Amino acid sequence: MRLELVTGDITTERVDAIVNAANSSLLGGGGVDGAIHRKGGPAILAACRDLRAGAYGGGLPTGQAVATTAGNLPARWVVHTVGPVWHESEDRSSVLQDCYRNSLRVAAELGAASVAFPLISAGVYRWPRADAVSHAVTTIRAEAAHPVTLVRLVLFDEATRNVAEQVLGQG
Ligand code: AR6
Repeated sequence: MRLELVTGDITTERVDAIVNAANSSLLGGGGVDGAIHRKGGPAILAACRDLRAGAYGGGLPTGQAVATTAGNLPARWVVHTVGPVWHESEDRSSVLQDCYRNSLRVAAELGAASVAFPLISAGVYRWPRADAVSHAVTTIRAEAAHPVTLVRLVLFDEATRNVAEQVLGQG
């Protein structure tokens, strides 16, 4: 599996699946979630509503992942996952790692060969940037023998990209 760092907006990624840093409601929000729903159009929200009316009546639990159409986006699918909110006195790292692992598994089950991730939990959910990058990179790299052959970690700005370059350099 190849891991690439990219700076920019994940909604423009031409990969099989992009991952959404969603919330348990699956019904949209701010950050990357808001951008995906805005640019992907109403088909994504309709698919999320169907999930809520079916197997995910109680919402999507933190750390898990589920796929929908990508609507008008260049990707084929959106894999929605729910990152943990950063907490000073509780180590929620394993749940953050679950987000990457489960998203890759769901993408692979769909037949996706390429997947783009945002930096899950690093915005509204306040996870410290360098630590979020470190978990992302470590977890993705540990899936080396995965059927997904290309993973892009999409960093929203140059500052985050620089942090990611440093973390990768150390690894
Ligand atoms: N492309 C790539 N990365 C982005 C984009 C984009 N278009 N927009 C933001 N980011 P966040 P979270 C970066 O807040 O912390 C939502 O309201 C952003 O700079 O999107 O997991 C959901 O509904 C940051 O580095 O997700 C949830 O309620 C990273 O993506 C909650 O926020 C993640 O920031 C989830 O919070």
